[in-house]
Amino acid sequence: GSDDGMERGVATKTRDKTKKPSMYRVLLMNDDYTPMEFVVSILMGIFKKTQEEATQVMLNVHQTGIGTCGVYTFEVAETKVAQVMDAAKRNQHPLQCTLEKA
Ligand code: TYC
Repeated sequence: GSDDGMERGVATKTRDKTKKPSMYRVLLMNDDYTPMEFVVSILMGIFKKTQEEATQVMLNVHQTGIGTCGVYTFEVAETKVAQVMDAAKRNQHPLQCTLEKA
């Protein structure tokens, strides 16, 4: 057959390897200094939230201390954390963002 490893009479094992990727939550931490409007702009620009959704997430973080920005595969989550940390640093805000396995 085309991929059964039998062309030269040699049997090879095949298996379906369709594992679902692990998912990761991107978390935003509250602090006393980062402006609310900056957090909303981050949530709109990096996490593609509407102004209304972004405001809701920001207020949830402000009130509870932590909140979820979104759930992504590892590479995407890692990239978004780096983008948030870079924007915070560039704007001299202490905003913190991390990942956790969902
Ligand atoms: N607590 C900040 C303030 O009062 C606003 C804020 C919200 C900061 C969410 C960080 O992840 C954050 N200006």
